[in-house]
Amino acid sequence: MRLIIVSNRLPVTVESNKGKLAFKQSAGGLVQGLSASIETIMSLTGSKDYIWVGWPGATIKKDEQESIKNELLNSLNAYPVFLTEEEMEKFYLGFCNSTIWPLFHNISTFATYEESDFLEYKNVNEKFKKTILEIAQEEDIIWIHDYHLMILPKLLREGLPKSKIGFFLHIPFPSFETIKLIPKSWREDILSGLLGANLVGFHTFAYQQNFLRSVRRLLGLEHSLGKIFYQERSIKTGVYPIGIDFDKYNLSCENENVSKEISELKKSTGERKIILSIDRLDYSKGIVNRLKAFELFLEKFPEWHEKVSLVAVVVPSRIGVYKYQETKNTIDQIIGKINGKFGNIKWTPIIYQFKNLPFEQLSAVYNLGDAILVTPLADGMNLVSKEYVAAQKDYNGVLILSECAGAFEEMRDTIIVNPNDIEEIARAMKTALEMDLLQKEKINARIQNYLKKYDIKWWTEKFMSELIEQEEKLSKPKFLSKEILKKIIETFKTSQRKLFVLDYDGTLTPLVNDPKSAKPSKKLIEVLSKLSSDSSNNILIISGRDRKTLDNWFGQLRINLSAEHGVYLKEKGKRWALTIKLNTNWKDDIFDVLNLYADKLPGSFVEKKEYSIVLHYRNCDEALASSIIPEVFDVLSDITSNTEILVTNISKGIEVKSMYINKGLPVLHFLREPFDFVFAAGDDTVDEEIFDVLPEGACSIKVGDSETMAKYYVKGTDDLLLILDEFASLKKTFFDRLFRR
Ligand code: GDG
Repeated sequence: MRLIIVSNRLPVTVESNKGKLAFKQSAGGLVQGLSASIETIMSLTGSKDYIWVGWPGATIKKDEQESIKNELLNSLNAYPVFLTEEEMEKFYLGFCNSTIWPLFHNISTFATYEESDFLEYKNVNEKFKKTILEIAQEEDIIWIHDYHLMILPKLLREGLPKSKIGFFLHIPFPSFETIKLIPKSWREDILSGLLGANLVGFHTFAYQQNFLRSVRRLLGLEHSLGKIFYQERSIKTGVYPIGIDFDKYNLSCENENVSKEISELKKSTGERKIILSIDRLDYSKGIVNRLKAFELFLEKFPEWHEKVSLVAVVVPSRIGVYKYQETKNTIDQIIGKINGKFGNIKWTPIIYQFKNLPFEQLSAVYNLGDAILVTPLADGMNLVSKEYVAAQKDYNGVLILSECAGAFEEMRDTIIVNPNDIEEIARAMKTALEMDLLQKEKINARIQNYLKKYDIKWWTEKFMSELIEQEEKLSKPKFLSKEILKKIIETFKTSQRKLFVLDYDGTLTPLVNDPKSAKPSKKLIEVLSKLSSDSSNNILIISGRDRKTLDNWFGQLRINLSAEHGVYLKEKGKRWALTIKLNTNWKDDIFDVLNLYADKLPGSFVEKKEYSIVLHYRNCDEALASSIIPEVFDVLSDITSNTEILVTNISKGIEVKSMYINKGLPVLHFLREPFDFVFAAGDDTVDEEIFDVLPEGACSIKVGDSETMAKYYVKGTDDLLLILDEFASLKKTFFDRLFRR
């Protein structure tokens, strides 16, 4: 078994130097994070080997590709996906960074929507698939990273149906409203693409919820505890906030080269306080606002002139995208303006570096900074903020953090600012510079403990173990074969007290368009009456129907009835009684909401029962229903949260009822008495409540073969009726009777 890591960029970049090709480590949060934990992942998954698949950072000529491939594979465990410049242009600069990046960072006004960019995105995802299939085997574990490859899980699933495929999104997942801005077929490709994975991971609960909501609203798929059921598979979603290699940063001041860098830097900064600003060049990082805030800080607090400098490191990135060039120009201009306005021969307010610093220098800067401004407008996580706090061995630095970074969720006890509130950021700088050591110690010690526990190892182990454990197979029932039925009948014959628990619609009678017309057939009444004529057979029909309907249809039989999904129970020979006391003061409000939707959906209607309300849409136009129903479900789930009301999808309907209503209640009432044969049948998701309370040896049957807790399934209501008829027609032999006595 092998571990295959897939990301847009390989951890190494191929560079051509005077005609000779060389390999250089790539920069970036993802590469940093993953490289540190390869060993951990391998030992956890039991993988003997690993391969990293991705673009090698440069366009490689056709005649060089084979040799580069071999060298990368043999010496660096890397397997390249070769892309042409045109492909990179439309895929990387186009769809990835001019459509997805701004949208997913909630800066939708920067997004462009070019059909040809999206087609290239699909094409490149296909290329990744092809390349991976050259090396992957079914038992390999595949971990795909980030927004460049969101269609890849689905594409790979087609080629490797049984492989474990994990996907992690490093950037935010935006709200459903933002996803809706993406043209329909593109967003469907993206959402269903991600669902090709077994596990889809996010940094925060908010991103996970946004994803689940988009899947509900745009694909009409529900989830249960974050698991989505799609195309006969179960896909888990989870939250795994990425951590850092804590010791690497915490112990960096003990590193000789870092100490040297620190002394060098101290020579030039002297007694001056240092505020840091370190990011990739990106408009989402909020660099421009931060600079404006520094300007305001100098205006408002002149006592700090000459006593503080802002060290601004901007790492070049995506220069080919217009918005990035524009951001770079704005940054250059503002820095020039501030330095001109406030600076003098002795003091440069902003020390600006547009480059990627080597690790030693970066660590030295982290060590030296009295405060750092991490103020993105949106950021999946933000590792710089974590690395900076980890590097404060003496607890001396202060993190000023945007509430719009994923890292905010974990470090709220530091100074928090809104990235658009220039005034607040300016004040935060003063607070940070004047904070006493005790206060700094308290904050940094708490955060450092946290970062130590939830480090990069924790992240990879958590994601990987959940990927390995994730069982995508649904628990499918077995087909009820003749042989199995024979055995069940044998048990039936030798049993003395027997209980039959039966759902009605879809189980004893086929589902029909008009629920009122689903009267029991003559044959059904005949079978039930025959079965109940033997007093050792106890029949309990549990239906969603009301009492009156059940009385009309079955009142003449000697059987037990339960109406409204278990709310009422009428034992044979007795009167109707409530199984539970319920509150109904929510019904009018929900009824109004459902009616509003029913009026927009021709053919649908609202059924108001005593303890529940159902919106039926069996007779509606399918396309219209598939656009409206997910919204109804979403809205109802939202307005009923924190109440005892439960919203559930039933067959072609949405049911709203108290969560205390449960079809298992009347079953449990009967099971207080001993039975040596228990038989139950149902077809709908609510019937799982019956299967859930059955004793170990019970025979449970689902009508239809979808996922269920039932042991067996039959294809249709006719088959079930035949089985019941079989039970009803069994003539007791002389020996049976003798045995019973
Ligand atoms: C994406 C998401 C998410 C920075 N400057 C230098 C340098 N760096 C290193 C830092 C850090 C990494 O780059 C930047 O990581 P971030 O998390 O801050 O940002 P993105 O690159 O945008 O990363 C982000 C991340 O993925 C992980 O999931 O947190 O939200 O956007 O490790 O140390 N490294 C060196 N010199 C520099 O000048 N050597």
